[in-house]
Formats: sequence, C-alpha cells, structure tokens
Amino acid sequence: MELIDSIRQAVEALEEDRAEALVKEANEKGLEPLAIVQDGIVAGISAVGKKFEQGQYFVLELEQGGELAQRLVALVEPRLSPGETASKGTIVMATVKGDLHDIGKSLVSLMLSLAGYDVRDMGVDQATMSIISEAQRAQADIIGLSSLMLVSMPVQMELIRYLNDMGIREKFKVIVGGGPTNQGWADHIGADGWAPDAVEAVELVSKLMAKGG
Ligand code: B1M
Repeated sequence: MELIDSIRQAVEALEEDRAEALVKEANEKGLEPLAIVQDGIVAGISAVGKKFEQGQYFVLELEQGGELAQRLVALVEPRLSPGETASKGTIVMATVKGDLHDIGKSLVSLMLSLAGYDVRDMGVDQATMSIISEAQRAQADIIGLSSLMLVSMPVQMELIRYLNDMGIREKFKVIVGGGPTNQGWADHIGADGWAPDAVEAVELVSKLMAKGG
C-alpha cells in the first residue's frame, strides 16, 4: 500500500515522471489495478483539486493534473479484466453541456464496458438534445450524465425535463453522478439513480437493468 500512497503523493505534487514510474512499478508488482486507480491516481487528482480550491494551484496545474491522471489510468487500463463479451445493455454516457471534465466520466464508462455493457461515451460538453438523439438512435437502456460543477448540474435536470416534455421519459433510465451531485439531487430532479464512484455506478446499472432496463 506504500507504493499506492506514493502514487497519490506524486500525482498531488505533479511529479509526472515519478508518478509514471511508480504506476509502472505497481503494475509490475501485480498490485490490484482498481486500488492503483482509486487510491492512487484518483486520490491524487482529488488532492490537486483541493490545492486549487485553496489557491495553492492554478488552472495550469489543474490541466496538468488532469492530463497526468488520464495518462496514468491508461497505463493501468489493460490490467482491468474485461467482463462478459455479450452486451448486458446499452448505456449512453456524457458530460453535460458547459462541462469539460472528462476523467471521472471516462472511468465510469470504462468500468461499465469492462462489466459487459455496450457504452457509447459521447465525451464532454454535450448538448441535451444531442444526448437524447444518441440515446434514441442507440436504443439505449440507460443515459448516464456526469457533471463536475455546480453550474452544469442543472443541465442534468434539463435532460429529464426534455424527456418528460417529449413523452419519452419511460424509454430510458437516467443516472447521474459527479463531484457536486448526491442522492438528494438525483431524487430532486427525478433521476433513476446516483452513484458516488465508478464501482458503485456499475452496481447501480446492474440493479436498474435487473428491474427491467
Ligand atoms: Co476543474 N473543477 N475546472 N478542471 N477540476 C473541479 C471539478 C473543482 C471541484 C475544483 C475545485 O475548485 N476544487 C471545481 C468545480 C467547483 C464546483 O463547481 N463545485 C473546478 C473548476 C472551478 C474548474 C474551472 C471553472 C477552473 C477555471 O477555469 N477557473 C474549469 C471549468 C472548465 C469547464 O468544465 N467548463 C475547470 C477545468 C478543469 C480542467 C480542464 C483543467 C481539468 C479537467 C481535465 C479533464 O477532465 N480532461 C480539471 C480538473 C482535473 C479538476 C479536478 C482537480 C479533478 C476532476 C477529476 O478528474 N477527478 C476537480 C477537483 C475534484 O474533483 N476534486 C476539478 C477525478 C475523477 C476520477 O473523479 O470526476 O469526481 P470525478 O468522477 C468520479 C465520481 O464523481 C463519479 O465517478 C467518478 C470515478 O470514481 N462520477 C460518476 C463522475 N461522473 C459520474 C457519472 C455517473 C456516476 C458516477 O453516472 C452517470
């Protein structure tokens, strides 16, 4: 676990070469890949966010941290074991309009793919109607919306309102997540579920699919 903590510290300190070397070492030593991601990389980037909040880091460092985290996750990705090959359901995932935060949403998409779902990850800054059109086109079971900022959260609510207005709300389950969201918010906007992280997102999707998609 010392190695994983060193990864967290190297990411927090934005020591790119050291962080990469440590992740490679953790891979070589066969450490649990999910622990490397969650307790090392994700914990490190969360600490970068804290430093930004406290005025110790600026946007440049935020960007550097984001890019570093993505590179590090990519190093671990091949070791996360793939789930069943037959698709258990289709999920359209996106970070909502106005929000450029990609890492958490991509991690959720990755974990869902590994769990055997067909995930259509639309990327970031996606307009509400584009997401709905993609869900219709893909005949998705679930729409997953990520939002990392207070100012972009209302777009999650907007999408559910659009589905209601279009008379197609019952066609899709909608799940939401991202830093400032919580179960209360999900209930408030009429979402079908909320998850705090990628692992619980997989559990949530599995429960919703068991209920009938
Ligand atoms: Co920005 N940023 N950022 N940022 N950034 C935050 C989110 C912030 C909390 C930092 C802070 O102040 N402490 C703050 C938001 C404040 C708020 O509104 N509450 C913030 C800000 C203010 C900004 C800018 C406005 C800064 C500026 O320019 N002045 C700007 C906005 C740009 C925009 O979006 N329009 C901005 C920009 C950026 C970068 C582009 C530089 C970069 C992103 C790079 C990238 O994604 N490619 C960045 C980063 C890296 C962060 C922090 C440091 C890290 C985010 C992250 O990747 N975390 C972040 C601070 C923090 O989160 N502590 C911060 C790791 C990731 C694995 O976790 O994304 O939470 P997370 O995802 C988790 C869960 O939330 C959950 O599972 C994931 C995996 O476990 N989850 C879901 C996420 N989506 C889900 C969906 C689900 C279920 C679960 O179902 C559908």
